[in-house]
Amino acid sequence: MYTLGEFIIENKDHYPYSIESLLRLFSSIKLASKEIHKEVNKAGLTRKIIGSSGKVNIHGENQQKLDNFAHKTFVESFKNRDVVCGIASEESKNIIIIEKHVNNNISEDKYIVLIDPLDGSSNIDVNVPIGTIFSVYYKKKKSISKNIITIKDFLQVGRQQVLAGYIIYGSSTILVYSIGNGVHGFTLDPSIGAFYLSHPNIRFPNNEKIYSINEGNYYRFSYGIRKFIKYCQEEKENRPYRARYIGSLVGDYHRNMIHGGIYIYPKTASSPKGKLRLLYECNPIAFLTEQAGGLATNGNFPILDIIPKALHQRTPFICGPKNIVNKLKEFINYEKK
Ligand code: P6P
Repeated sequence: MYTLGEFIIENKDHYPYSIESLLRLFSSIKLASKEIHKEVNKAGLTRKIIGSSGKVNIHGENQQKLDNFAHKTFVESFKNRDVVCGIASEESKNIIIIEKHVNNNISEDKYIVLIDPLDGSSNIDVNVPIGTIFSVYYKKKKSISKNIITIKDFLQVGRQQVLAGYIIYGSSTILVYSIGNGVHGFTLDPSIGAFYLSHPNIRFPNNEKIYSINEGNYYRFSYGIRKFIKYCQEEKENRPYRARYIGSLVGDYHRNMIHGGIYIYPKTASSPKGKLRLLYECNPIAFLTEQAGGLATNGNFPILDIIPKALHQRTPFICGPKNIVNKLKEFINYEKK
C-alpha cells in the first residue's frame, strides 16, 4: 500500500522540477485537508462550525463558516512550508502574496496556487460530499525582474499547470491529483492520518452512462443543450442514461470519472458566462479530465486553451468521456447552423 509521499517519490522521473519542492507542497495540502476533514466530519455536532458566517463573499454568495475556515487553513499551510509564493482563492478578491518575498521578489523557484477551498459548501449541513479543488503553476526565478510575483503568474492557460487535483470529503476523504502522468487517488486513513493509494490510474470508462446537469434550469438552456438532455432520455441504443446531480462539482465529477458520465454547467439566460470559475474550478478539473482520457470544453474549444482575462472569471463547462462530450458538441454545433 503506497502512501502518497512514497508514490510521488516512486514517480519522480515524471516530474520535471524539484521533487523535494513537490513533496513539501503536498505536505501542506495533506495537512490542510486533514484539518478540514476533521471539521467536516463533526460539522453536525459543533454548531459553531456549520451554517453561514453571516458574511457575503466577493461573489455576493453567502459564505459558510467552513468556507472561511478552509480558506484560512490552506493559506496558513502554504505559508508555513515556504514553497508557495502566491495564492488565489475563491474566498479572496485579490491575489495573496506570501509576505516572505521582499518586494514580491522570489529568491528561488516557487509555486503559484489557485484554490477553491471548499466547493459545494452549501451542502455541508445536509451531509452531501463537498471538496477542495487546487491548481498549481511553477514560477521560475529569473535573473531579470521577471522574478516578481504579479497577477500574470495567475492568469495562465490551464495547459501550463504542473499539478491539479481535488480532495473530496465524503463517505471517505480522497485526494485525487495529476502531474501530467495519469490521475491517481489516495484515501485518508484517519486513524493514522496517512493517505494510501486506492485509485491508481483512474480512466473514464466508456460503458456506464450518466449525465449530470441542473435540469431545473431546463428552460434557461440553449436549444442544443435541451436537445441533448432529450437525447439522454430516449429509449434507444444504450439509453436512457442515468440522471445524477448533487449540486457539488467535486462530488458529481468524482462519481462520473469513476463510473463514466458527463458533467455540464452551461451558460444560461441568467448566467450568460456560465457559473463555474475558470481558474480554480474548471482548469484543474479539465486537467484531470484530459489525463483520464476525457474531454473538457466550454462548448467551443478546450478549457485548457482558454486565455484567462480575470482572476474570478466564469466559463461554461462540459467534461467527461470523449464519446458523450463529442455527442453534446454535435447538438451545440447543429444549433449554430
Ligand atoms: P447549481 C457549488 O456552489 C457549485 O459551484 C458547484 O460545486 C456545483 O456543481 C454548482 O455550483 C451547483 O450549481 O446552480 O446547480 O446549484
